[in-house]
Amino acid sequence: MHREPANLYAHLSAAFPADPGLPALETGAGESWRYADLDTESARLAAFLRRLGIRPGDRVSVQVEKSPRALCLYLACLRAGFVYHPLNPGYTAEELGYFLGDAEPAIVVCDEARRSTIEKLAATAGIRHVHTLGRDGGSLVDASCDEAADGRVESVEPRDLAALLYSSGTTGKPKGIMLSHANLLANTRTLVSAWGFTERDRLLHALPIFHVHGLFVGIGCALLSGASMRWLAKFDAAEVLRFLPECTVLMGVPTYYTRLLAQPGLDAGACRNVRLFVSGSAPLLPETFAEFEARTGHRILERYGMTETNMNTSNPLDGERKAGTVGPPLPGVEVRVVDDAGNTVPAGDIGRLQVRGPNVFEGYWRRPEKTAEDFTADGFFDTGDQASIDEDGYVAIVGRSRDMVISGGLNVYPKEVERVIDELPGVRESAVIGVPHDDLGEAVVAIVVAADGSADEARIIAAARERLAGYKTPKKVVIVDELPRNTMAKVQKNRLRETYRELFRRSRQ
Ligand code: MLC
Ligand code: AMP
Repeated sequence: MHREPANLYAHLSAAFPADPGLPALETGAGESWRYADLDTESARLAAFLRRLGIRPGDRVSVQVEKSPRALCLYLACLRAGFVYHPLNPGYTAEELGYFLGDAEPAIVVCDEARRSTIEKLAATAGIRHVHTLGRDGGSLVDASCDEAADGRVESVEPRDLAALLYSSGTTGKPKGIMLSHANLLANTRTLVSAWGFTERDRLLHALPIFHVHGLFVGIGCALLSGASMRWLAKFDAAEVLRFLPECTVLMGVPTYYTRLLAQPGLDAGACRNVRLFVSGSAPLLPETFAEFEARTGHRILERYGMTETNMNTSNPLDGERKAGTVGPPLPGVEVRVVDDAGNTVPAGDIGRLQVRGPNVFEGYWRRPEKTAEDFTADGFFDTGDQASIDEDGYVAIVGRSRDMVISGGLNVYPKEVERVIDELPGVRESAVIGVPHDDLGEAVVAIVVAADGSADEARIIAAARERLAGYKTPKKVVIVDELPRNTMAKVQKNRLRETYRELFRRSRQ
């Protein structure tokens, strides 16, 4: 019986344009990569990594700046059956040490500037191979340039892992999220169809590629439809505006849209070829939606996803896009809202959002007990998001049952930040919260009780930054005499959020 290949790369390459000379992407500097180049370069990298002894199922940890070569490395991992493990280039050595220890990769690929730090960490973790990869090459490119670019694509099982991405938790350490070839293929196919992607599309790709949004949603939709991309190394509103007129789709987090709105040149003319603006990863304010429509004539399509599930719901391509909602479930995805007893609540009521479908991950890396905790007996995954579903089946995300901050589309777990601050000299205790912020949606703020007079804002921020990535480091620290507690002695974060909700607004006046 004929079985379709399970390897995601086999599907991507089958969808490449008939003419492999067509561009897959062009960078902001005008460097062009044809589909044939992606295929050849990823084949060479895969061949070299195999020769190093990397085997299917081995993790390949990658902490590099965004570049076309980094995309080729991702494709190389897919085609060879390696598990791609991307890391935010902003992680500190301490953060990296944890990820490498937990993922136990066979190789780490990093930027040249980080090589010596990573080599030390790799030695401690018993990782044999460290290579570099940058925009202009690196040891991985040098070593693989003579490899034969054979067309080999590893045969994998649908549930074999394609990628390992980490997300933190309210307690404990970050957990690896295991995504299979079948997860990614199912979701990418669904999105290509739901959002009407074709070879004629040109995606303005400005998202980072170490998260689901830029990596699987952006790259996935473009490559599985044979479209092309304008590939920007990072989001810069002026650059995005410069390239917008030649593009048909933009994907971004809400901060991208608020920053674009601050550009005087954003108008209908700049968007003349755009057919779709997608927003996700954090709530899009209805005001941003309305302002964007007034300025450009476009109703932003908001969708909802998470690393564990890829995309779950989406406002329709054709049909009503309701501001403040993330749309109905995507085809093949089931969603329900339940109360604390696990019973489905009536339309309009708020409860916990659960999802089931081929997009939902295979479980947490080496944590079967945590995986079991987060799935119901009938196979739904509990997202930890609070939501309601209206009469038309549109989902609205109204809150989170997890203590989590989303800053510029990046998740921050207060516990992780509190742990670092509490260890600083002069600090008795701290509570970390998210405070409304016009640019980032929410900004990380630490409310700190000093143990003596030595604690001050600048010192705490500088010391925390040494151990935490920049996006997790508090933007402000407020020193107080004590934290509000309830009768159970638990810190009342709701009261703190209320007290400080105008913190950034006030400070700008
Ligand atoms: C960077 N910094 C941030 C930050 N990003 N601080 C708070 N929140 C953020 N999101 C810090 C840096 O560490 C640095 O601090 C300083 O800000 C300036 O860095 P920068 O690189 O110049 O920042 P900027 O270009 O302004 O970046 C902001 C941003 C970027 C919003 C453009 O963060 C971004 O592209 N976010 C998208 C994230 C994303 O892809 N999310 C999808 C997750 S997937 P220092 O101290 O180092 O100087 C997901 C599932 C789903 O959630 O549904 O999609
Ligand atoms: P991550 O763990 O980085 O994958 O982030 C996933 C979380 O981002 C979800 O659980 C939601 O809380 C949030 N999220 C993603 N998309 C949206 C959206 N459109 N609106 C509100 N929250 C969102």
